[in-house]
Amino acid sequence: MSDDDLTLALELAAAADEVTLRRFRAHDLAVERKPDLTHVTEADRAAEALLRDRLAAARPADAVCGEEFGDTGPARRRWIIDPIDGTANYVRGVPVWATLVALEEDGEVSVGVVSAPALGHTWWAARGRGAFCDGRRIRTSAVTDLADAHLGYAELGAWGRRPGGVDGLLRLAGRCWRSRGFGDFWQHMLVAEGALDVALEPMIAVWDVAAVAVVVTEAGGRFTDLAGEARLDGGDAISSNGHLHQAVLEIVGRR
Ligand code: LIP
Repeated sequence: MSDDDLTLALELAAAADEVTLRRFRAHDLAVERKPDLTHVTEADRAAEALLRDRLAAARPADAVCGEEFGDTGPARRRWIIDPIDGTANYVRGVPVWATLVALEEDGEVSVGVVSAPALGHTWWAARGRGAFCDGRRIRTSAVTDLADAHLGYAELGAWGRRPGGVDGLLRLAGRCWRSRGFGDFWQHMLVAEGALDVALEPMIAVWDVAAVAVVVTEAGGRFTDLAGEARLDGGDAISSNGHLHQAVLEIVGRR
């Protein structure tokens, strides 16, 4: 990873913002359902196409993996992009959505940018260089006791479809100080900033978490799947300030 890669990732996210923000809350926004029944809009496709064009010009040897147009194949360096994370929010006019851009090198994410223009914030991190929000250094919280913990979670319906249903989540929420369903990329950025102490995702893909995970870990936190493995393709995720990670896994983790 070079400084140029971080600069490029920030430029790509800013370019996507121009496309997505222009169509946010447009009355004639074209929305479709994908085979998995999730939404895709013209803005998701236009933003990802733009990022792919820019990457083909700037980094022709690198692979690209994106939510809407797939993976261009194995390579030592791979850009992992989600043109709009939180498409369901975008479609309904909720301002919690973001473009996620990550660079993975030799299987490890080295750069992550999370740009949420409707919230007016951009978070980024580069491996070994810390995490930032709008240029300000951010750090995870120092909370060590579950009883003081602020818990974020996503999509109760997906929790209900997991083995054990929502019982584990409710047990955990009952042990924490407070719980709120912030969801999507935002809850993990709140963990990175120290506003939340733990955030849980019952169902995710690699593009939902690649950029997010490096921001959380560079802020001092921990990011794993619900089996406790530091992998991004496990299908679910937990981010935390690190102190509470094991205690949370013992209650809602996959064994
Ligand atoms: C969504 C994620 C969400 C997850 C959904 C979906 P999208 O991303 O933000 O956290 O629960 O399954 O993947 O599809 O809006 O990019």
